[in-house]
Amino acid sequence: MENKRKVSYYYDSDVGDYYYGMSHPMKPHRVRMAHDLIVRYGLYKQLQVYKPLHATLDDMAAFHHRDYLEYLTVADRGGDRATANASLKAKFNLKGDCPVFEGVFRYCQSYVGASLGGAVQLNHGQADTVINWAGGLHHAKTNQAAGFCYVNDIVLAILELLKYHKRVLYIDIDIHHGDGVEEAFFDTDRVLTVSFHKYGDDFFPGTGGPEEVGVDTGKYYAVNVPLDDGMDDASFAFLFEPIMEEVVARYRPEAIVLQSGADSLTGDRLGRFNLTIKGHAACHKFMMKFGLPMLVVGGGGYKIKNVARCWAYETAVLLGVEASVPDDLPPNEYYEYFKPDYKLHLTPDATLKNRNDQGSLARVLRTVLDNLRHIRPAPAGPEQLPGPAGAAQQQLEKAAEAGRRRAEGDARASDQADGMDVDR
Ligand code: V1D
Ligand code: CA
Repeated sequence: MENKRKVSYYYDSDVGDYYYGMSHPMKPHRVRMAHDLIVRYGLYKQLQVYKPLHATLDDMAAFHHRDYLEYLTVADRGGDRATANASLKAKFNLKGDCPVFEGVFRYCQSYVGASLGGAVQLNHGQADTVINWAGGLHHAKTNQAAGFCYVNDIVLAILELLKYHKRVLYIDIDIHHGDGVEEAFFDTDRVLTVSFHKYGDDFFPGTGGPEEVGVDTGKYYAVNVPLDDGMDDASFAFLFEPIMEEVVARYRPEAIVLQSGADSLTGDRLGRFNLTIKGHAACHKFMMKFGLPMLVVGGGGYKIKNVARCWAYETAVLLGVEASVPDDLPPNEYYEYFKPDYKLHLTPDATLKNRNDQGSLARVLRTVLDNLRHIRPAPAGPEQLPGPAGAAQQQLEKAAEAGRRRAEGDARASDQADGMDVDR
């Protein structure tokens, strides 16, 4: 069933030319590199490939303030020179992390147009899965840029999906908290947001603590999974799978948006997790099994050769053909970037300690599953609080058993009970 899904893929060949500046870690060129691998692996033959239509200012005004968008159009035309007004620049946060650069508004029009076009296709059943690796700019606020993000294509795409779907599930596996999307839907139960992220040590943006669950009708419909450095594949799956199983069972979403920020990979320039590409892509595979319409967007990712590898492999996963993608990279335009091994897959960093031990993972899981007991499919009905269902209950029992055995000093039995290796 999975490999029969109709997959649309949006790509604008101009994207790689937008440039945040020399010392800035965000490089849109990585999307061009990913695209080249997708082509050289032959994956494009199984995709419906689209060039996005540019979104208009009116399209973006469904979420953003017009004065902010108008300022971005001025910035677009003249770059930094056109926006000499320091007070407006400060008001809209167009400095530091979010510099004004030549073409900044056209860049936004392109990646927003792709996410919006994808949402429209999903609404009309023209695709089962839509991919936009240039999108996923989850920090942008209504009237401000933030964290390398100017216009929030995710919020705009979700608003589009809500025209045809009662409930939309948003999942964010970027190492940073998906604060802009969470904030936009914090008071509604029509969108359930789940973000997995590094939390603490003043890591950007500093939000996404476990107590942040939403307000009013949206209370409990914002889910945060705060994590520490060194998350590995087993630890990530230990949380991701039971949480998402439980979210889908309780919330019954009609569509999914998956932000696939690649800064959660091992070796990232800004990130501190230790995920391999297979561990990252396991999240896609897991969500595909629900058979729901799904929009997949990019996000962060600052070791660009790994971002390209990751998103090319995830394209194969979303097509259901990853088993036939060789680990040897095909000859491609950017071949020298991939030295010294010229392989697709990554090995975790054996020297990076996983600061998420079995106890902390079990505590996070318990807190999240407790909060999820309040969830029911919107529109709201009378509240019932049954315990966690199936897989989530089993995971909790395994964690509790592992904890008990560890406390008894039987480490070997504990590893067998929890089936993972989070301490090494
Ligand atoms: F290292 C840098 C060099 C140049 C410019 C910026 C940075 C940088 C690194 N990390 N900026 C950050 C983060 N900003 C701060 C600011 C310091 N201030 C007081 C706040 O720590 C921002 C990180 C943004 C991450 C973006 C993202 O990966 O989540 C993303 N997702 O989709 C698109 C981007
Ligand atoms: Ca995240």
